[in-house]
Amino acid sequence: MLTTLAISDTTQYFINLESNHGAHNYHPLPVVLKKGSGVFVWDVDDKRYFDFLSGYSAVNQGHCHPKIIKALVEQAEQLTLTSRAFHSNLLGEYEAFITQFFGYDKVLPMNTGVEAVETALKLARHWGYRVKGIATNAAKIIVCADNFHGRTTGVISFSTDPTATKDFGPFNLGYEIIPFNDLTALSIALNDPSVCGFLFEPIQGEAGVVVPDEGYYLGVRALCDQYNVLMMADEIQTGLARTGKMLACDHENVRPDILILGKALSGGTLPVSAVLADNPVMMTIQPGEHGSTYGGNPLAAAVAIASLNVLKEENLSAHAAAMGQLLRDELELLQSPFISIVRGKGLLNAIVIQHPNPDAAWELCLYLKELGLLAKPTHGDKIRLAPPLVITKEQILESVEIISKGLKKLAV
Ligand code: IF1
Repeated sequence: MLTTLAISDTTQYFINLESNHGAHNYHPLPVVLKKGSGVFVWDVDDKRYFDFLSGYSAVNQGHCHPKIIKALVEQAEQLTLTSRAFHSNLLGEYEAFITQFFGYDKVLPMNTGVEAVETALKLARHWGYRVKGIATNAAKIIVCADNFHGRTTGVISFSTDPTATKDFGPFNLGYEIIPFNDLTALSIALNDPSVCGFLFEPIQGEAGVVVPDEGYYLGVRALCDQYNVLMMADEIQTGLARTGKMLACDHENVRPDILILGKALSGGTLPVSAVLADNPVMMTIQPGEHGSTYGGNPLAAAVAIASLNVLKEENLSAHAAAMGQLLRDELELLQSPFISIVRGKGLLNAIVIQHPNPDAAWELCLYLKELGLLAKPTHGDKIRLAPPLVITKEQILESVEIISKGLKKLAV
């Protein structure tokens, strides 16, 4: 078994540049990309790969989708940023479009995913104090163990991952952690008048694509209603057709009180995130209480409209559902002794690797890279398989063939 496969001088050059001049806060696969189109990316040696990460689900529409790039370029030539000190002709149009698209009264536009999560937390607290009547500074938000909601000091305050938190304290107060997929624990936690919100990922991504039991979203909805607590769905990764529905909560026809979106809202072109809610929640925010320089900028607005239109026009939810089922079925058929579990929904999937070598998942990803497919291990033994949603049936079959070959190399 090889630990490192040969890499070209060109590739090494770019890797060294990053290593010498950039912070070492990531450990990427040794591949240097320079181009993308649809499900494919190309490296600096012009080798082509299937992209099975899709920028952590930001590139649902496929790399450099022509309609999204057109919207980006055309708007870039007109006006890119006004700040929220002034109005723009795109912001209102975008706000009307996205609120109608998802069926909420209002949207609050931000940039990165974690900013949208922070926004949702602030909104929930505002609602808790100003509507629910919680005593000043007593508001509590319930979250799940093994969550991933981003990396600000606020959000890591309720992370249970030691890598995310160690030596980054002190942390914020006001969070209680319960197990994911546990309605009994939720009902106990919500039975406290100072709770204003329950924040969760409909499918836990970083935890290794953990899908809750059927009925979980309905159960969460019912408990949040019962205890007058805001149901806050972080659909940054699960939303926008990734799991085979426009939103993962749509699998159970459940509507969260606060919907958090990011990633594919811009089809992988620039950071665009959004928080959607109805007036009783959103109108608790007054001018000056929250915002951001770039949030709601006209470039982002144009790109987000195009990105959502592509999801709908190309029927990517239904396509993701079908391709995901095919992918999981074909992976099961491999009957590989090195795969202990295939799991996921739509095109948000993971395999869990079982192998005497604890680095087997990383090695498999190196083999897959050699064979023309890019995927990244998480938590040692899990590999996320999440290609752009535009992947075709033939491309799924070709990819599974590559994965099969890679798995066989693990046996050597
Ligand atoms: C990194 C994971 C994916 C997210 C959910 C908020 C955010 C994310 C559910 C924050 C971000 C990313 C960020 C990336 C790794 C990645 C990830 F492995 F950590 F879990 F996608 F699966 N809520 N997820 O998944 O969004 O501020 O980054 O725009 O390296 O941090 P952001």
